[in-house]
Amino acid sequence: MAPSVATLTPPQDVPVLLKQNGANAVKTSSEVSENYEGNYRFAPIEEAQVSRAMIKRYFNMMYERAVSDVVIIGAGSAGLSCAYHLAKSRPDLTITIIEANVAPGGGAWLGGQLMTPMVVRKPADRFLQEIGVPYEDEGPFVVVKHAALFTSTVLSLVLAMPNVVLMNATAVEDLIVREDFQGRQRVAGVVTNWTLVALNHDTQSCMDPNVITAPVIISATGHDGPMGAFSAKRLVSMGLLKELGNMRGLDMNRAEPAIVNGTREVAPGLIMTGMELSEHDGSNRMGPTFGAMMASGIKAAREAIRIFDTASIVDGKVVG
Ligand code: 48N
Repeated sequence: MAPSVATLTPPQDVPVLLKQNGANAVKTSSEVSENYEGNYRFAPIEEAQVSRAMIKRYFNMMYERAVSDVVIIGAGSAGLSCAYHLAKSRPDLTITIIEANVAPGGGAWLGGQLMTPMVVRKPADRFLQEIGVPYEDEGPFVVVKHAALFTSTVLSLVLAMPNVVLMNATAVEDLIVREDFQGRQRVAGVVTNWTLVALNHDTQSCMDPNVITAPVIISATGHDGPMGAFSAKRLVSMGLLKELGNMRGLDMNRAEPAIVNGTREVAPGLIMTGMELSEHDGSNRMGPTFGAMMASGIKAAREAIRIFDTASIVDGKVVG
């Protein structure tokens, strides 16, 4: 049996943690050296320091964001464009993004049929200019040389914003709905679980979820994948929407303006954006052109700002 940690004599470069005046003064016995000739040396570390660095930050963030101003479900092109515009326009709002995949970005890492260039129809190229993504101008549309150049740029800008947190590998598996001051059923938060748990409720007995409340929820769950159109489908199953509109066939010229112009608060407290809206409304799909996702995300952000500018919100609840 391995000896207990207490009896292990630390190897030479393990830091000796000295407590001085309550602070941990780390006395290291090794030099840090960025040497690429075979003598690269890191500052030494205790494994527990790594664990505690993550735990302290992640669970503090979860504690703080148990009540958020805005929850965005889905970090695809619509959700990220929305988060960028909202966080930039309203740095006073706490914005919490919940993304089921380990990797945020949704379908925007590629163009169509796994090809890498991303087509964006004007005037959505203005968003690319705003976030500094270069492109080739083809007249009525522009082409970003690799979709990941757009997605990684908008993702990095969003993550750098102080009022935004992203919980990826985390799924929204239900909505919080309660009666509001007008007696209407209002979406007032999300029910979350680790995605791997959410996908395995059939294999284990009940693994209860967590909750995040917020006066505004923005659903950008797309139309594809294991959880596509999540909120639209949940609105139907909870009786807040009579039936799904079901996405229509591909028509680029009809689909893109329909998604942007249709972006709205589809139920009290719930704004819907991006391709999820095609399932909710029954609008056409546009295929591998992404300008509508960006513009719909921006419109969703403006809809959220409208709510914050017009409603009276006390302790995270809409009261007037
Ligand atoms: O990229 P998507 O799927 O969705 P959008 O609306 O941001 O962009 C859609 C776009 O990629 C297209 O589909 C293009 C334009 N094609 C159109 C066409 O005609 O084919 O991103 C949605 C994100 C994904 O990352 C999902 O993992 C995530 O939402 N998600 C969720 N995250 C948390 N909880 C959930 N329940 C959930 N459901 C989906």
